[in-house]
Amino acid sequence: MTVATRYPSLVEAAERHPKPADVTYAYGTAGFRMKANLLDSVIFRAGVLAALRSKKLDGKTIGVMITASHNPAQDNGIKLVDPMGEMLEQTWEAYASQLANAPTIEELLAVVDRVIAANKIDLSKPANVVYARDTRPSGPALVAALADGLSAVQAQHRDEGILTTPQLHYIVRCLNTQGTPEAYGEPSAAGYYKKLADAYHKLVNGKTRLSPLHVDCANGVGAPKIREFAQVVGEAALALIVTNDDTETEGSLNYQCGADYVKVNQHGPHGVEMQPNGRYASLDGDADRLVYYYMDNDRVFHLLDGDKIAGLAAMFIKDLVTAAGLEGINVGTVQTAYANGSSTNYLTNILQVPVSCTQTGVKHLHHEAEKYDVGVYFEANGHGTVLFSPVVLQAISDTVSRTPAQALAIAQLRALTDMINQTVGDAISDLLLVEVILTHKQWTLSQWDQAYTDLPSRLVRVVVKDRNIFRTINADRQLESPAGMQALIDGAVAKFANGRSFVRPSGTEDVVRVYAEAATRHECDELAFRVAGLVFDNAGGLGDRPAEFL
Ligand code: 16G
Ligand code: MG
Repeated sequence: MTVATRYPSLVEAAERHPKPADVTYAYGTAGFRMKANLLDSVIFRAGVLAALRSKKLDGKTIGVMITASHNPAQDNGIKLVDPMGEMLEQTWEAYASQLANAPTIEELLAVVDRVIAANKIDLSKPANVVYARDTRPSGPALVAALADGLSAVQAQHRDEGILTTPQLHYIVRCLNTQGTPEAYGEPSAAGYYKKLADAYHKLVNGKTRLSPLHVDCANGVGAPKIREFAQVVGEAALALIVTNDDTETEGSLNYQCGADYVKVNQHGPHGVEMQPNGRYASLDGDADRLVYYYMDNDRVFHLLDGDKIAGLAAMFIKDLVTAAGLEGINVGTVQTAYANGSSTNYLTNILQVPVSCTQTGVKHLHHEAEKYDVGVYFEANGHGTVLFSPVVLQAISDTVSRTPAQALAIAQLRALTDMINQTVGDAISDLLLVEVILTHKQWTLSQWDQAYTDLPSRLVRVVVKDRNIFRTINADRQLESPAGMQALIDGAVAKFANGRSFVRPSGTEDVVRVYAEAATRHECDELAFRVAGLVFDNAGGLGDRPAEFL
């Protein structure tokens, strides 16, 4: 039976969401992401795909998140969430792109039938899908397109309204584990707040509270959600000052604020008057990234990015595992090539934890982190989490403690497994993790920052004719193509003390990214622009040659 005979209303519904003729879509590192006015057909079709994925998995609930994270307000995007709250399986990303690009309804139906055949999908199986969106003005119309797609193939679906991306991931996992030994929690925002708040209370119980934390919410969904959380956790336990919380003014989302802005520009967000020794953090537009920062007494800005968070978390958890007497449990970390060389050095040589390096993109880090008993993964941009394997969870519940100190460590580890979002990086959950550790240590941000000093680093974007000719190997650290390019990069790097540079095509923008670090700011910038120049000259650079020093 073809999909059209099974669901006669699908054709008519698809006609209401025609594909624009001259646009090519790609389900990239973070789903589909582009100008919102080009997304109607993509989102309708993603609804159909989500229903098929659910049928394929015996009616397990699939999640759909409508967001474009840290992109400007006029963009939007969509990504699918698999049953345990993880990113959509990679083979299905290709289906998503094929569906989105089918030029006509007939071809769309043909692609759907091919997906059904290739996966032996039984259309009589139920389909369950939940979805949510961030605060973008284009959200409601796109949600309507999604619902249209889901209804057209008779999926059961539920609108969870406005949520952060990690909250939706949480709810998906809760729904699919309810009533099983892996039950993850109450499938609602209220359940999420309660789970995190209870765990946080256990972890900071009896400790002196830190000074208030200013949280820049990028004028996005993090603002209302962290406020809701603050109500549940209570001011006595956690003092937050919420800033950049304007989700109403058009164009304010991510504009000169938010985690990405702060990380890229290495200064505080607009709308926040930084004071020496104040404590500051920024979320991104869908609240799955977090960075901290402060200003020292000389009013110099210092960033504590994902690498610093990874170092802090790995140190704390490693000590806790030792105190809990969990011999044989390995704590490992996962980074990408963007991790600052000093952080890798700190993890490897000071903390002495294993460090893996993967390609950029959350799903790569997540899967690598699953290989450790406790896997700490963070991208330098502030996206990350800590995964606890079933082996650790078992060890935590089986271990009989011999001393009160050991019992306390085990209780604290257990609370951490509840507080840290196990599905995906989560700015609210990560913020609690950092606050717990700083509370335990009674550290200022500057004390945390002492762990190591970042090497100066620099990112340069190069516009080229065709970025697809750039292919990386060795976890993005080297280029395999264009031929000969890597040798040129190596030649440039060799001239600099502590120099490191790599080039990769962006997965979210039509550019090639050049990263460089070196012993001094000047050398680092020089290396970055030398390599950017090599790319520009030898691989079809367009527009102005990247130049600052050369
Ligand atoms: C996306 C990825 C992020 C990655 C970034 C790289 C997810 C959920 N997000 O935002 O992990 O760091 O892309 O962007 O996977 P780029 O390819 O443009 O450099
Ligand atoms: Mg994000």
